[in-house]
Amino acid sequence: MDDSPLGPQANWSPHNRQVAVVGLGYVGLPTACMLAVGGVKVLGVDTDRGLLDSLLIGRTRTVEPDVNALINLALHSGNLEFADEPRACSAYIMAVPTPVKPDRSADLFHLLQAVKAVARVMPRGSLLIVESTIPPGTMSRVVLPELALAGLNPEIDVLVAHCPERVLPGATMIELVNNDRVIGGLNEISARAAADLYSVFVKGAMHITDLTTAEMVKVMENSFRDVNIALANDFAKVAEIIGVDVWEAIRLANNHPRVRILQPGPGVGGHCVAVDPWFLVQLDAERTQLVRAARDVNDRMPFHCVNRLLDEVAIGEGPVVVLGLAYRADLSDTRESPALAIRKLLLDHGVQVRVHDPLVAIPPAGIVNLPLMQAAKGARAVVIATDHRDFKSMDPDGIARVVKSRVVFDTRGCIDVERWTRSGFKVLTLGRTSPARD
Ligand code: SAJ
Repeated sequence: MDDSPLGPQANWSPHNRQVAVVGLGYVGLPTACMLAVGGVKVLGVDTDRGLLDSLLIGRTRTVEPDVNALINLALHSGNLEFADEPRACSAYIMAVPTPVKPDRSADLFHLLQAVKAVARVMPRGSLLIVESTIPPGTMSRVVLPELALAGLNPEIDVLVAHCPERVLPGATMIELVNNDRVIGGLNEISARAAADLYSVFVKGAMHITDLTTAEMVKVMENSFRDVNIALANDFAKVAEIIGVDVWEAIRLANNHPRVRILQPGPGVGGHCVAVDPWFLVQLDAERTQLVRAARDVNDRMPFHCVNRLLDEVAIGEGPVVVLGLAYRADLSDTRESPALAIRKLLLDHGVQVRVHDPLVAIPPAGIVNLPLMQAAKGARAVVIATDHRDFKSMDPDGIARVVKSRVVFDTRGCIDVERWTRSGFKVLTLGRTSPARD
């Protein structure tokens, strides 16, 4: 490879060199740790000094036990150090947030800052990998020009790849190791170098492609999920008016060898599935009507749930208790959570609301996460907004003793209807016609 335009440095190897991981969030931190434990010298970079101080003593902000254990292993390996800015390394993995702005276009501020900081220090022959999810075209229209502005010719001086992260929060370690990776390279040598780096810890296959295809694959994956959840949500709303139990209907339809309908719910939360489809819509609103419609369907689900509750239950004076703040089962993450939207809509209707989530240690500002019995005391209705394991197995007798009125609305189809009914509750479920009014 010595005759390549990159010269001898193109014989890239992750070993005995340093890799910077820029952005130590739920993807960057485990990635940095896996590389360090795999024998690579790693510089973990984050602008949040408070985070770096906690990491130095082995404390993370995640509730994923495997990730907590991993950071301690990585620190003990002697291969992991931290800094608040990048320096000369042989490779850089960018794992910074890429949210949407209020106008629903991608907010690339953090990515641009990170790329600028890396471009100032990256040596000739080093490798830049972007893992953050980005609108297709961003690598060629934004990232490469930024490198050029810093005096680097991307085709000659450096290696560039886009390898979108694909891990499911809650199963980060399993998926980081076992999932296949899509590796979009600026050229073949870039893609091979990136694959070489990930092979330190990835057991899944490496699929090599170009930069824009890799960007497109990632936003397609999350748009696919969003559209299919929207379909399940439409089915649920129809089922409610025709006396069909959508959960049973979906179970039966999924016996078909080519049908796999997802689960309805109170909406789509998190920082990925509720965000990434907009990266397609921003490219051409006319050509992405289904994707856009799915976003609208899912965003309207909290309204549907609150309207149904208020239509069917005389709430009167007294609080409604929302069980679950997290956006998905068995997580502590509340970003974009439909539970928060339900809480806000109820408040907007003048209803007093209390919340309880056993997993959320730090609720969003202004929200008090009460212990279960304190939250339920005197409640006029219980809303199950997240399908945490704790809620599925909950004994309703205890709650039945403290609530003022025994009504539960299960937006996740997750509780044992017979058990709650035996405890005296009127059970409403998303996607099922309600039992007769009292
Ligand atoms: N949801 C439903 N019904 C379902 C499945 C999910 O209502 O059948 C809801 C969840 O309750 C949640 C939201 O959708 O509020 C999103 O949850 P999720 O399980 O679909 O996914 P995320 O956002 O936690 O992670 C996704 C994953 N993408 C895909 O499965 C295609 C993950 O692999 C990605 O790495 C992640 O986005 C990401 O970071 O992009």
